Amino acid sequence: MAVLNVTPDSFSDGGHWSDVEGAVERGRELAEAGAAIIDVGGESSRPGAQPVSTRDELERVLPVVERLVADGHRVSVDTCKPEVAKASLDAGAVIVNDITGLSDEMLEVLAQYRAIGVCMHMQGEPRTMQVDPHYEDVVGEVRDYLEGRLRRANRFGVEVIVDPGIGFGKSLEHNLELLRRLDTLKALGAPVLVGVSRKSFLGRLTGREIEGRLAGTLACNAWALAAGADILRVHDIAEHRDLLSVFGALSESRRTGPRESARSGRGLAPVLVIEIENIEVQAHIGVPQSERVRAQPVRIGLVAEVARSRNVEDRLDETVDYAAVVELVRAVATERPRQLLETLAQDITSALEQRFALDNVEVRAGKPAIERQLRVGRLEVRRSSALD
Ligand code: HH2
Repeated sequence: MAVLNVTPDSFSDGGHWSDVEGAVERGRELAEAGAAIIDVGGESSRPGAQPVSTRDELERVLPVVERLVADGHRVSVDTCKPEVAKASLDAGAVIVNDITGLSDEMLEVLAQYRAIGVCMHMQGEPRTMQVDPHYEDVVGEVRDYLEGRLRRANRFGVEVIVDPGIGFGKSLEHNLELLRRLDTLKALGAPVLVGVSRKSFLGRLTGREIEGRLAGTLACNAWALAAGADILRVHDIAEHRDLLSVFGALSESRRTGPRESARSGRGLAPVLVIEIENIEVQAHIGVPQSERVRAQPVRIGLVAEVARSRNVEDRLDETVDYAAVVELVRAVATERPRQLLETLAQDITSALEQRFALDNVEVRAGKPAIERQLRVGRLEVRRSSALD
């Protein structure tokens, strides 16, 4: 998730993209560099920031949201005002990133538009939150808060991404503890977003000013990924794309051993086949623009041969971790809007082959909506890597 602040005062990129043209151009650059979501914000939340009126915030974000949506990008709006959320969703944004934790009024708006909400934990409010943050048990309190909000969102039928709110009413030690114990938040079962990019606790650790915090940000995000973070909210997209490439390759070699990673198994006769059916995702897919803006259910299935297996000896590293396979399928399916099921099946096939020691991967993708529309039992696209 790329940060795009259309504000004069954000702590890191404030004033850089405060006119519409500049902000849209920056949004395009971020998407080009590999961002899956552009998070457009019109009100700074830095400690001590002054509140912005609804009218001013709308004037800042709406034209930028409209233009980026028109380009086919997936846009999230960083706001705590239901009116701004509503107008942005009307303009085609698909996520509302609310640092105040999704009020009932916000949940109503999200339910109405069937949009996803990011629910972030914050102690206090931006003006004063860093004065003297205090917790008995920071991880437990943040988890309980997010769990409560998740339950509430569930009542509204709203899908939620949870976020520990790094730097929002937290000391250096609170931030570190939350990052160390991210698995506790993962256990809530919702996707986890982490926003550490260039934040001041990294300055405390490294002694660097904002513009010198990229290395600290990358280190921290590598840690967050290893702990299971699903979405990283960052300013520097190209560098994080590289981080993901290296991290992805390494997590695979850890599973298969350094000398036998993904491709080296080719040539051995595979005797183990895995098949997974009906992986349901909400994806932005379709030829009409409206289908790329609103998510709809997509059904994905796959069959693949485990590349290295002959006689397995009951060890996970001789096969693949099914949960990781399903997680990767979901991540690829939702990483960007697409016109065609064919492209989706192809992207998933190559991602599975790159990341895991799998051969002859076949991926199937279907959309229940089109089956209903054409009144057919099943319509699926299949892509097989054996054809390559
Ligand atoms: N951090 C900031 C803003 N929005 N949203 C989520 N979900 N999580 C975060 O950690 C988060 C966030 C602060 O960073 P930035 O947008 O760069 O600065 P500012 O708030 O000053 O505009």
